[in-house]
Order: sequence, then C-alpha cells, then structure tokens
Amino acid sequence: MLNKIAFLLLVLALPFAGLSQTATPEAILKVSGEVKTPLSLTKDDLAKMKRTGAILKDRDGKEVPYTGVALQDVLEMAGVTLGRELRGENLVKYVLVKCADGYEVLFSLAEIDKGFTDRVIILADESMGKPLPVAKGPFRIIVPGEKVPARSSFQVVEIVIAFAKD
Ligand SMILES: Nc1nc2c(c(=O)[nH]1)N[C@H]1C(S)=C(S)[C@@H](COP(=O)(O)O)O[C@H]1N2
Ligand SMILES: [Mo]
Repeated sequence: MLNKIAFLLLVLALPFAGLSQTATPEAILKVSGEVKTPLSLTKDDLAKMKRTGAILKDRDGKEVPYTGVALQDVLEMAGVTLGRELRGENLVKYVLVKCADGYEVLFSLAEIDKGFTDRVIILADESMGKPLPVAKGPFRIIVPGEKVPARSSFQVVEIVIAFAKD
C-alpha cells in the first residue's frame, strides 16, 4: 500500500520535474580570462553589491538614468589587477564585453579604474526602478560621458580580461 502511494506521488510529480527543466534558466554574466577568480553572476548577486547610478545619453541626446554596480567592483570581485596592481604590464590588459547578439566592445583597464578616471562605468540591471527589458537586458554596460552610446552594450553575457600582447 505504502509503495503504491509512493509510486502515485512519483508519477504525479513527474510533469513538475519536467516543467522545472524547461523553465527559462536564470541569466548569468560570466567574468573570465586574466582573473584570479572566474565569476558567474546572477541578478541576485548584483543586488547584494554596492549600488550606483549612471546616466546614458541615448542616440537622440535624451539622458536616461540606469542603476547597477560599478564595473570596477565586479572586476575587483574577480581579482582583476586594478588599483595598486594597475601598472607595468597590467596596463596592457583589456576588457572585452560580449553580448548575446554577438556585439562586442572593448575597454582598457585604465578606462575603468578610479585611480585613473573619475568616470564610473557601471554594469546596470535597472532603469528607473525597473529591471531592464529583455531586449536590452538583463545586464547593460553604461558608459557615461561618451558622445555616442555605442559602447553602452546591452544583453551582456560575458566579460573577458586578456593581455593585448603575448
Ligand atoms: N548588444 C548590443 N549592444 C549595443 C548595440 C548592439 O547592436 N548590440 N548597439 C550599440 C549602439 S551602436 C547604440 S547607438 C546603442 C543603442 O541603444 P538603445 O537602443 O538603447 O538606444 O546601443 C549600443 N549597444
Ligand atoms: Mo549606434
């Protein structure tokens, strides 16, 4: 009798097990390459970090506020050579941002480090209190103070650190 009940419960649970497999997987942002600790970050991970804002001037010159975390903080979490370590050959490292649609943009570490610049590039996941729309999210790099929004790449899936020399 108990066995029958157990079997029945199993059969009833099967469709749910199937459902959870087909549900949309949570978006992950990877940080890889010349890092001490490769990262796989979710939106929840970003929510726990120090939050900051940045303004993006869009194609029509309209200023749109975004919030997220400083790109520097994300890279430091991965152990990228920023701060006191950003000197010598580490100045030849670049940050390649890869997006789900194949779009890619590049920064040098010195463009991101607060010892070099006051401009704070952020990894945004919200705008005006809402998560970014699917077509522009869930993660977007926001580069404030640039004349065009071309490096403010959306649908970011991976950030790769590498040496520009061998
Ligand atoms: N992933 C991705 N990000 C991208 C682009 C793109 O094609 N793919 N285009 C860039 C360019 S050239 C511009 S002008 C802006 C446009 O952003 P908007 O559509 O939010 O105004 O996104 C930038 N980020
Ligand atoms: Mo553009």
